[in-house]
Amino acid sequence: MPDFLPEQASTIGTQIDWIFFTLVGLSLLFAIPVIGFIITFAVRYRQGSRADRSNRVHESNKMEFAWTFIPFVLAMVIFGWSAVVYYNYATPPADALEIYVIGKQWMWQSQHPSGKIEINALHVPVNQPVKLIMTSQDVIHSFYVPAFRIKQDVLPGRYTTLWFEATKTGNYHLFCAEYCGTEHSKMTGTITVMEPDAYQTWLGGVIEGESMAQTGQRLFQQRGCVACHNDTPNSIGPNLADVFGESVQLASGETVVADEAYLLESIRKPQEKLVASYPPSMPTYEGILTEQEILQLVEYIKSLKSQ
Ligand code: HEC
Ligand SMILES: [Cu+2]
Repeated sequence: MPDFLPEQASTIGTQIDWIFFTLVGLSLLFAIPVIGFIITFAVRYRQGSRADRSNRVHESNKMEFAWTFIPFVLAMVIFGWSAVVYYNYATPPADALEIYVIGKQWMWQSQHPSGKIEINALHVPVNQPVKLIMTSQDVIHSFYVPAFRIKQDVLPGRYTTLWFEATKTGNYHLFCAEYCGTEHSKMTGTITVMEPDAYQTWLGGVIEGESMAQTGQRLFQQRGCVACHNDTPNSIGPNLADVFGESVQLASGETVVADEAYLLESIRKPQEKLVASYPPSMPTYEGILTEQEILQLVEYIKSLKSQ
């Protein structure tokens, strides 16, 4: 890669760079002749000229067709091409490693399912897809890693995902790319890409306490979720075992797939998507549980399996 671009260290990088070069190249292809003509004519005819203008062309279907059709084809080719790249970029592979990320004024906090928490740092293994499940505790932030050519807004009250596969070990910059207040410019971090073995050692090295699912299970008891969600016949709410990944019939008649975003929303704002044939009796936990606690509860619900 040429020096004027940031280092490139992810599987999607090359594709993004090619789109970038094509767009820049096409812009130059049109801009250079236009600027060239402007300058040439400005200099050559600076004193005016007595040209014969009696046989001016007023309309030409061929010319009009050319300047409509050629740009149209170029635009559609670029559209189709980037749509394919975007689709890959937007769909995390099923076997991706999952890590939760919370943006807050002014830091990035991430938590690995094993329970390990990092601030302004993120350790990931090389050559393995990693999926980030992200939310914000206050205002809009944006998770931006130039070396991976990825950027995704992180929104309060909503959950966004982002995935990448790093191709080289090393340290890479993480930035917040959405102005988020006084110390926005300090909201940076380091992504450390490690060999799989080193990553496992790092992950296992300092297990302090519980995994995310274990914390979630504790919260599930402490916060009284278990009073309404249990496997007794008179359980008020649905049994949450096996719900993750299944389709859920809603009271509105819609069907949704219970992914992370659905579970998170069900806890924050239960009234938004009511499960069919249940009363709207679940209290709202927005503002009562922290974003981190909600993520831990989700990790616990994901781990539930009925046997
Ligand atoms: C007062 C009883 C009650 C409590 C307490 C309660 N829930 Fe619920 N919950 C319900 C009911 C009823 C539903 C089904 C209606 C709906 O979607 O809101 C539900 C639905 C859900 C769903 C969607 C389930 C599905 O099958 O799609 C999730 C996830 C959930 N609750 C998690 C929790 C968590 C986590 C807690 C604790 C922080 C909790 N609930 C506390 C009653 C409760
Ligand atoms: Cu920010």
